[in-house]
Amino acid sequence: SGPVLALVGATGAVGTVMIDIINRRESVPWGEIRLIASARSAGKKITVRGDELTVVELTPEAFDGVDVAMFDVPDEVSAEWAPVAAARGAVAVDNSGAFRMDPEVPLVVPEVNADATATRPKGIIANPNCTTLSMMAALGALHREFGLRELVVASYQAASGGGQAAIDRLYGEVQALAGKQVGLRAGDVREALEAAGLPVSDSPFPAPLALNVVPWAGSLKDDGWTSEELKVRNESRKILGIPDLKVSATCVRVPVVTTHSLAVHATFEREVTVGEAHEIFEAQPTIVLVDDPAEKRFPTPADVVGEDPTYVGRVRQALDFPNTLDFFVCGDNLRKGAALNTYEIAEELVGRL
Ligand code: 11C
Repeated sequence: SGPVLALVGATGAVGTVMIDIINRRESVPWGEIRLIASARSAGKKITVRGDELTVVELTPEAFDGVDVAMFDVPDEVSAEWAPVAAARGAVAVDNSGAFRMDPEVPLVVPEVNADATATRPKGIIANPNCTTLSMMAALGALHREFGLRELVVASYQAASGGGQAAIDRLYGEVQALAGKQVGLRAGDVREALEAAGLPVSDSPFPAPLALNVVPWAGSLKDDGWTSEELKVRNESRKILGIPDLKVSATCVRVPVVTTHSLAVHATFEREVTVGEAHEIFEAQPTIVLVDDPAEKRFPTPADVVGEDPTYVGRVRQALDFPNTLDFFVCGDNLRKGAALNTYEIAEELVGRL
């Protein structure tokens, strides 16, 4: 016996990582795990903790008896179906952007604001955007001690934030450019991709990603900001409980398959030394500190991908900005950035159903 957990979107990119996370847990509190997906994937068999489960079709009845329903599906699917799950008595934990800024929906990172799961008037809890999430464990820990006041970040986002098509595009570009002496003249990377049958007009990215960086993620919003940059601002404020937090973000896509990185410039109410910050990071079970500049030891996405914790390094006291730290974080955008945090919220709910 035990509560019933449903996973909606079981066969998608994040859903697949979710099943891996569930399979690797030492123990789970669930009496039953139910896999739900679109009609196209219904009937598929997936092994979860040694049991072969059959994926069932997304219908209202699929939520009968479910206590917690995790959603790893596009915004419009969550917008329609999370309320259906809630109406059938489940708590919906939603990884899409559909409900994050709804004042009646808590936006949760368990190591920062687990108690927010207790109040859920709509029966829905939202999981943050992976870019915001990648720095929340570190910022939450510092904020508790020193009071965060201002946040300036630049992201270095992996292709997989854009889904499987974006991963395939990056691999395709890398393959098309392999061995070519390009990147020496403006436009030659675009031309080489076009010659290989990969025009940028067909790409999920608005410029070549291989051998390049692309200062764009999400869609265009007012005054030149992207949706991703505004999510970083709005979601950071909500998770940390600082409605007037000053935030400025520039979101950039880099030719990395999985694991988002951020350069963080954070200003606090009082002075924070590197030693104090190190102590705080080292005390957090979900943070790994890799910060030895003399040995050139710092986190990089290639060394962090597939890992659950947030990795932090390059911690410095800003020379010209009082009470300000600069540091670099890396977090697997499909694990803590998506599936893992959603699953941690689901487990957090077990004692609060
Ligand atoms: C990206 N962070 O890297 C985005 C993907 O709001 O859940 C996740 C979008 C979201 O492209």
